[in-house]
Amino acid sequence: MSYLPLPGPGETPMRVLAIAGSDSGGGAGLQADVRSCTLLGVHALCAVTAVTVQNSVGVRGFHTVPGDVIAAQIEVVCHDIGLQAAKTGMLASGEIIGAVAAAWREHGGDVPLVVDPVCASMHGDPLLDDDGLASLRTELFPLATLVTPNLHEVRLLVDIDVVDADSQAEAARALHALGPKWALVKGGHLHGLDTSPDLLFDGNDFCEFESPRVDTVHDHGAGDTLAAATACALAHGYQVPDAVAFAKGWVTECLRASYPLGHGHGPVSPLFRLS
Ligand code: PXL
Repeated sequence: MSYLPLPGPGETPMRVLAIAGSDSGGGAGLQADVRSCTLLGVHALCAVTAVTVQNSVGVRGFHTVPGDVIAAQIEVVCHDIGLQAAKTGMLASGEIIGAVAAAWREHGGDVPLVVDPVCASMHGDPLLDDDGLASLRTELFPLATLVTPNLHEVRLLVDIDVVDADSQAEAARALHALGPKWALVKGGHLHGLDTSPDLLFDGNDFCEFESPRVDTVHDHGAGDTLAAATACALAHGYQVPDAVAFAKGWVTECLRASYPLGHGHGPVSPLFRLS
């Protein structure tokens, strides 16, 4: 596949702001975001929302960053450095989502915002409190250029069980009705398929994306990587469908290059770009 244009030596790269939680195991979250941005030649700015205590087998707990500190991180980088796209990952609580939404309304301007509505880890450990779901729906989704839930998050957000193409389309409509410009329903967890079908909807048209299913248990950080790569492509001026297509290709390559780590699930990896 072809990648994004790289900055020349000494040239300031495009900037993407990741508003996300830290993963001490380095597999998902902010670390996955920074890794993909870097290997796509994009400078990652970081607003840390939470510090998780986790390894390859699970999340033992997390400590949240105060909402005003997260808002201040967003403000200072927007004003001094400037950015061409942003993405959110783990936001942990309704209070934090409120703070992020307010900061983004004040400082985000018309920069594209990708909202990956992270609710739980791949092991099922919760990463969002009970108020968080409602705040995602009412405060953050209306600000989003694109939302990228997986099937578990779709069920929590719009109470639809996606089992086939019809229910995937119904879910895309329900998510779009919450206010984002585009909704992407990721079908990676659909059973019995040898492809991973994602469905994108802008309120009028549907766009389908298929990539081959990569058979690996080392897929930690796949959702974060998809959202980060989409934000990188948007930062380079791609239209949303082209940015999603690019990011799907990127995640597929990162899944193929994933590696074992610890005793549980290893991460998807963009390190193949270094060889
Ligand atoms: O992959 C979702 C995710 C996002 N952010 C953090 C995480 C995880 C999954 O474990 O730990 C910090």
